[in-house]
Amino acid sequence: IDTMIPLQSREIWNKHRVKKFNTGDEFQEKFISHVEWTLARSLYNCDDLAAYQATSESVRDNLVIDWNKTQQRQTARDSKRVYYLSLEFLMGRALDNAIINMQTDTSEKDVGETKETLTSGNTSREMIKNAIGQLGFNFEDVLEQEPDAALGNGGLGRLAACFVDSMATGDYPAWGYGLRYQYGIFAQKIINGYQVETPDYWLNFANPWEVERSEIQVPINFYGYVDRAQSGSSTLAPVDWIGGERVLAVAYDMPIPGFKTSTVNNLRLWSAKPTTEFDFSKFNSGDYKNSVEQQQRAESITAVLYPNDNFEQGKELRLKQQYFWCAASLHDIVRRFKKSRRPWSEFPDQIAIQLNDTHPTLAVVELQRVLVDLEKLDWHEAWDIVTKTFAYTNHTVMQEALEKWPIGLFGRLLPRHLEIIFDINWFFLKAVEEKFQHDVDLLGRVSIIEEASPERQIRMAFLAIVGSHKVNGVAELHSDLIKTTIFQDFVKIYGPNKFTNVTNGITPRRWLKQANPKLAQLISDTIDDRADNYLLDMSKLTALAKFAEDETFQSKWNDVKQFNKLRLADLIKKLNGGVDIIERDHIRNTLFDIQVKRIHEYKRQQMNIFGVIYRYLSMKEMLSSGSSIEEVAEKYPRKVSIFGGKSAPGYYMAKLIIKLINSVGDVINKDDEIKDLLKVVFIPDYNVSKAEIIIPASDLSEHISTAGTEASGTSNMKFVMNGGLIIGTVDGANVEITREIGEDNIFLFGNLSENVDELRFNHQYHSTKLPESLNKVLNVIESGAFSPENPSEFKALTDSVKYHGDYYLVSDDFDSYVATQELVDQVYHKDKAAWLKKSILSVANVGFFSSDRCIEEYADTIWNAEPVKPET
Ligand code: CR1
Repeated sequence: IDTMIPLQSREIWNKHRVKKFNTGDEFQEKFISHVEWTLARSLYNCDDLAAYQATSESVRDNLVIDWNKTQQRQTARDSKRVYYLSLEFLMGRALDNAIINMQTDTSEKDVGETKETLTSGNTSREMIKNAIGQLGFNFEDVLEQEPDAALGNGGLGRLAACFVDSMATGDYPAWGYGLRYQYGIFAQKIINGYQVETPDYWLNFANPWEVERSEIQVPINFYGYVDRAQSGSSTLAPVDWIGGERVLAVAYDMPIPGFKTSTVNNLRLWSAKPTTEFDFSKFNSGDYKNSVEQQQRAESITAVLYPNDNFEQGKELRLKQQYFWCAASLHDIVRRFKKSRRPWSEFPDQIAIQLNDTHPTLAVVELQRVLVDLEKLDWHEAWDIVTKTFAYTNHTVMQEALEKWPIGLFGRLLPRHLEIIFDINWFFLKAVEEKFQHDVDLLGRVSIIEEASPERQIRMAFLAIVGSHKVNGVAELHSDLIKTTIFQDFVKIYGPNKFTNVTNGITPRRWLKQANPKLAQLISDTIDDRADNYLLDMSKLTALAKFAEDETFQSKWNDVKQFNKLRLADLIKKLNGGVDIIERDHIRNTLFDIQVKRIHEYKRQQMNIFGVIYRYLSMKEMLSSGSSIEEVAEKYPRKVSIFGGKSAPGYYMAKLIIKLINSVGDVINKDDEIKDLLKVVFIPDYNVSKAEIIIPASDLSEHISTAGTEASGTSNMKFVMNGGLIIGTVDGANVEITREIGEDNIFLFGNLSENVDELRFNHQYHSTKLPESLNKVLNVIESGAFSPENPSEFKALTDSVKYHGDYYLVSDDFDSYVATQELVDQVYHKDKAAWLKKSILSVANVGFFSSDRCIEEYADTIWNAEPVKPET
């Protein structure tokens, strides 16, 4: 490429080439120029927000240089590219992460030096922190200015965010594709104990972390009809789809820096905008206003993220979002491929596309359409390319989360795609029929089209399986479960090798180094890794094991925890209008018991709060039968139960659980008799940036889903990485966490997934028998103890256990849950050394759960992709 540009021009470009800042002084120069030029402000009106913006612009300038080089390098090497399609990227804040990842040096010689440059080991963050301090700002306050990029609901979206971090860190030529929602997940307010949703207009201030590529505009069609003129009567031949409505997809790019590498990958998010084409028929009929309004509706496609976690609603706008995003992304991918001038048959050698759940399954159909209708490939040749390109990750076995689209709605919006799906299904079923002639029900069971009333439906998970060469679950237990339940027939059809497992992971850069700088420092000092190489090779953490029983080390470890608990107590105080809920002086002896995640019946926050009520009632009983408060404290030592999480706006039961938690807190927190031995806190608006404060502060966290329901969980890994212990069921990744850290270091309880069906069956056909303990709790709730003005307020919750089959098996697990909680108390309060040892050993053995390991597994076993390393 270079040789096409005249020598003289190249010399001038080279002479004025942009340069990265490398010292605190150079950073300050950049900062000031951004304040003055980019923001048009000055020393005299530069507030924290402006300081945040100037810092971000400066850091971004560094990233952009590497970003451009990375893209050039990846194009020049022309190796296989990976595209991660996800409707959600729950990125959180970008600035601190970018600063941490800017650290480039891995060489031994600089280790231990204090000279502050970006290439002097563990100092990128310190350097900028100091530089900002000298400019008159507090680093933490500046970071606080950034709004979370909250373009996701929960685990699935945050997983995608960890994955793009690890793909860049591993130097994989990989892009993420998603949507640029104007409103991310709603902000949660708690008013009188109830969740109230308010809009999250995160783009209120200019967003320095995105680059609008206004030159990249892809026209996307909807509705219309299929014109068979070019194909005649023959099926499978190319046809024209005449779209009835057209919008433009505009690209917005976010740089994704890898850690200690100059690789900066791209996250491309699409935004919808109207075309400039004008509807003359409307105009001529004098309907100018309507014609403009219709155009404006285009923007609604990317206006808002659907706020459901593990639940699909089947709304037309959602399907529009999905097609808009898949079509734009594929257009982009195909365009890039065509520039290479390779034959179509090499498409799967050059490109791997990962489907994050079934949300992007339309991409399978769209690629087939592009190849057959536009590129005129033979149907079977095209389909071979398609299936070699795609792979699908399943994230749930829960029926209500599995996507199905009624064919009426679907066919109106995407008439040609519906035809293609019918054809895909026809060939698939034909092959199945040939192979399994004796199994008469099989065809109906596996058909992509479900014969449902009132209307036939497209089963998107089945389409994703048929259109992919690999299907993976997200933890061992889950991957086994999908093979024996929802996808059982497909294992029979394709054989077991199409189905595989890649256990989820999390990025240690954000979830250790960024969220818990004190622990990160203690670790790097202790294992003598001042350049933080353990963040790339987490097996180095095993060196901590030999300090697990070392008293001095334990005490340092405990001090870090204490610091983080105080930091959380400060946050809680701030959110509580400046009033402390937790006794400050006793924080060291108060067990912080945390459950933060989306509110869901299957995750069983209700069981947690029932347990809290049981504890409270037991304390009160002791007091009323004459025990002293010291005796109560002996049995029920200091504890604060902390909850956080959003409910889907339309999920009645989840909202009721939130209200119950808050109502219970109101009663317990005000009860002077129990002398602050027990507190209940609900932290409003749980999000990524709050998680970074909450997770490092846990002594204990709760991962207590009904066995077989939580596909993996990822916060369980985050808590362990921060030295928190887990109380959990034998579910999702808890199983592998136990294997890695050792069963002595986790508190497991409850029924196993293989018993769930039988237990549910029993509840259905014999009425539910409540254990005495739970019965007492439910009676007290029903008496109105927590809702005196409306005693039946929580009836739906208590009835669901008592009379409606207790689907989530709270009654079956309650006693073992309570007993395990009491065991936790005993270890925490009676044998702190044993507790600390468990905590240290957990961190020492958490390495497996780095998302770097996941990405390597995906690359090796699914994508067949290699890193493209920057030249050194
Ligand atoms: C699962 O519920 C898992 C994440 C990421 C969620 C959770 O256990 O950790 O995915 N599933 O794999 C989901 O959102 C639509 O399904």
